Amino acid sequence: MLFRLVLRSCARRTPIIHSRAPNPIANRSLPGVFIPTLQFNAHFASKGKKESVSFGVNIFQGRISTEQVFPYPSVLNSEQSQFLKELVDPVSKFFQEVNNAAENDRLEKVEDKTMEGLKEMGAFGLQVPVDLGGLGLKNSQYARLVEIVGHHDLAVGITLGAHQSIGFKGILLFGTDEQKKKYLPDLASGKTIAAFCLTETASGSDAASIKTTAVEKGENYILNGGKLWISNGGTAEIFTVFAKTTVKDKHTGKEKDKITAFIVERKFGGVSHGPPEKKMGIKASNTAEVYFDNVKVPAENVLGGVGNGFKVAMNILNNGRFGMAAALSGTMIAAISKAVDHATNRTQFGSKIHTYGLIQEKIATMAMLQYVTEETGIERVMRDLRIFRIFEGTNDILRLFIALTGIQKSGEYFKRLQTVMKNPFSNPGILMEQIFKRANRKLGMSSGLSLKNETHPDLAASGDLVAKTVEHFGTSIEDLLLKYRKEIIST
Ligand code: MYA
Repeated sequence: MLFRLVLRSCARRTPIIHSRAPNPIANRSLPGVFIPTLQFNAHFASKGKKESVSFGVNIFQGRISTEQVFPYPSVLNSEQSQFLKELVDPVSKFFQEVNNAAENDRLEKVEDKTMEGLKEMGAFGLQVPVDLGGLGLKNSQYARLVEIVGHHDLAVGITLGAHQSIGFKGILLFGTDEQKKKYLPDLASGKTIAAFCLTETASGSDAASIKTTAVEKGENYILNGGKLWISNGGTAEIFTVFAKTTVKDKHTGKEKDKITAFIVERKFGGVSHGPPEKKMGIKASNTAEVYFDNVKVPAENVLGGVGNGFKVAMNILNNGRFGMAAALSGTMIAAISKAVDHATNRTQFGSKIHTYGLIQEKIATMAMLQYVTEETGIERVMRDLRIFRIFEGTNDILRLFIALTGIQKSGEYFKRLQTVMKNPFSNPGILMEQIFKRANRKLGMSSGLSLKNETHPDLAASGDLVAKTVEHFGTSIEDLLLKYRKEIIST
């Protein structure tokens, strides 16, 4: 209710305005050496090709792009910041006064009064547009609220997150107007709960290898298969389900299996679930197997187009992953504040223990495991935290994903370079950049990459270190690409 009241007063919000002025020295040329980069960028700009300004993408090419990191990005306008401020207090208060994390953990279920309160506040539709019954929050606003949830109770976070971060996110991202109007209002109010059904017994990280099938029959698809480790699997009424469908290639006419996403309602019939899994942590969230036995899914419930399911799944996960980081940042804040509270109140050998270097070091390095006992109240947090190394893609997969995405960009650059080598006049900029780079490297000279004009003089040494590391990183990627070419994927 509180969310909704605040919402009414802020119903008309203006689009995000970036308060940052364009950074005049981003991608700047450095004396003598970096001019080719500028020419290269200008060349592609003139051809309508957009150069990425992402700091992460650029370091794979040994470049520093500061546009998105200096100054610290401020993405909310004053109205959006104000709206967020008005939400933060009621949400914090709710988690302090109504939600009881220990009791949820003991019951292995989120207490009914908490669920009802969250629904009242609008917490089940944080990013659903206002006209469809949600709060219409921007990512930054959502992250701040999720941080509060993670501060207090990760099991509640997963109940909410499995619903909106992945459960119905596909409808928000890829749904037709009809699908959005039909499903989102009830999902946003929490009247219906959603779940995301991708993982199967033999298909976890290798998401493309699923076995669940959907066979076209008249106006419907007949869905058969089983999914496991489904958060909200036992409580959801609406499922985003990924299944193999036979698709005819437009050009060759050949048939092949491709993944398609479907919106499936429990009430279609043939949908059932296993018992709640017994877990080490996040016990109050529901996890269950979900089975589909000859479920008749209307063709209009295909989500994002037949055969496009893999990309639908990846985009849902890409879109939601920052929520996990936000929730865990809240958990860290809570764990640290508990540790600090203890250290500043406990007296031993006549002094508060926070005055001892050893204790200060422990807190500074977040050695929280030292405090894992039920006295401190963070034993549950430790159990709850374990699963986050696996959720929404294992950490190994996520590291791989970052590396492959970055290397892909460098690979594209080298492809362009190969074309230019055949016809040097087609793009002299890119060629010059390479010649300068290689000549400098041969002579043992630095490329001139620097953060001198971006950082405070006190941080000059660290800035130099970052620049050197980025240069070394870019060179290593280049060498690896030249050595392994396409085979780099499997090395
Ligand atoms: S849900 C289940 C989690 N499962 C996974 O995350 C699966 C992990 N696997 C993968 O991500 C993929 O299979 C990998 C792809 C990365 C290994 N974005 O041949 P490919 C394109 C866009 O490389 P693979 C859970 O945990 C690619 O370009 N596109 O595929 C519950 C190519 O396209 P094209 C992508 O070898 C959590 C095509 O796909 C991406 O399989 C519950 C094939 O690529 C991508 N990422 O490798 C938690 N990847 O053919 C609740 C690939 O055109 C939330 N492609 O070149 C908690 C929230 C927090 C709390 C909130 C509180 C409110």
